[in-house]
Amino acid sequence: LEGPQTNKLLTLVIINDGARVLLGRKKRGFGEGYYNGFGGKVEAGETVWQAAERELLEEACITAEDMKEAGVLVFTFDDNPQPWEVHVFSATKYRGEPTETDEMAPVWFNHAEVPFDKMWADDVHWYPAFLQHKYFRGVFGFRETTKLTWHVLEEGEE
Ligand code: 6OG
Repeated sequence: LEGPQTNKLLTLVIINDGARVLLGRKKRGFGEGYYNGFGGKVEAGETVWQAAERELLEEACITAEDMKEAGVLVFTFDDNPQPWEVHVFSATKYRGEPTETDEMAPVWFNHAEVPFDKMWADDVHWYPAFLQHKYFRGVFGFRETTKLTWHVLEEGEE
């Protein structure tokens, strides 16, 4: 028997120094050339927080010092029965120096210059809440993996 259909859990960490965000340019594989925060799949035996810290260290070589939950995104796909649930975290302080890895090259962007044309299609919808420190919950429907067809977004208090 199959177990209950649960969401696949992922993490996304965005460093925000107040004027700029630190994103990674993906160097290989799916989404090559595109920008995103740092993150990945939550592994067995790991909490969402532990996964967020681990992926940030693996992909950007830094450790966040004041990580906070910023929001949660659920992605549904017409070509994948399992929704993805991405827990988004923010931090303003970190230890270490953002360093290019095999997977990602770190780049700072001013808040007004976030490259949405080279990011996942959902990002333009929730970054405004993220940058205003409002907790957000979004559900996004994708067709053929990357085409955004609908979404619902709720924003909370600052
Ligand atoms: P790996 O599967 O490579 O981790 N991610 C998304 N981020 C945004 N902004 N929009 C999406 O739209 C995303 N789908 C996945 C979660 C994938 C990384 O990419 C994020 C993870 O940080 C569908 O390990």
